[in-house]
Amino acid sequence: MFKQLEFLKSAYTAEQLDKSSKPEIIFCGRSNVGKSSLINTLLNRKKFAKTSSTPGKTRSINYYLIDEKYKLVDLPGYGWAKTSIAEREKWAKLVESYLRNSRYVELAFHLIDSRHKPTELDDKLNALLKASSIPYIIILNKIDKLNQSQFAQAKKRIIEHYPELVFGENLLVFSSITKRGRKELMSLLNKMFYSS
Ligand SMILES: Nc1nc2c(ncn2[C@@H]2O[C@H](COP(=O)(O)OP(=O)(O)OP(=O)(O)O)[C@@H](O)[C@H]2O)c(=O)[nH]1
Ligand SMILES: [Mg+2]
Repeated sequence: MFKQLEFLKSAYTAEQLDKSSKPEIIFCGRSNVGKSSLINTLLNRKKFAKTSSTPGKTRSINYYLIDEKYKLVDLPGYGWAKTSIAEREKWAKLVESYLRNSRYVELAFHLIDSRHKPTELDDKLNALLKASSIPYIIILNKIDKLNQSQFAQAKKRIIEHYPELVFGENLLVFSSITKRGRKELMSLLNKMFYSS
């Protein structure tokens, strides 16, 4: 597992989307929520997927080919207030076009910051995943920032917001600092791509 990691390409426009027919696992969510960090933590690499303390770092759809079997896809974060409206619209259009034409997407991880309640943009993304019939798992991220009672509260809040969520099934938790949740993601990918 994770023996061969290869950066495939970045797509800045709908025309540049990768057309190779390998299954895709996508990571989406608000800017700065920790998508690229999660990919690095998962793969045990420091700087494979680009991260930054400046939100809006990932400006393209980035494809990583894993073990020549499947792709991890890092989507640009949406909702960063400081980018221009034109730029934000460009990203939104790219992500929407990608999701709507997602022939190879098998699963989406939608990351949400465990400290905050889901925003309108999260609802929009959730609706888009449902409309595109993409199976999704919500990941409450950065849980290293919470104490026990805040953690319990965050879990309760997200399930109230998205009642379809079942903790341990389509609701997982993660921290790139403590690596909590990494084992669960590994076992999921293991079942999907390495079990035969
Ligand atoms: N405490 C904590 N910080 C994290 C965690 N994951 C990411 N961060 C920090 O959050 C910031 C953003 O992380 P990125 O991985 O670049 O976020 P992103 O979702 O890829 O952001 P965009 O590319 O802008 O969409 C960085 O400063 C990370 O160090 C986590 O699990 N815990
Ligand atoms: Mg990123």
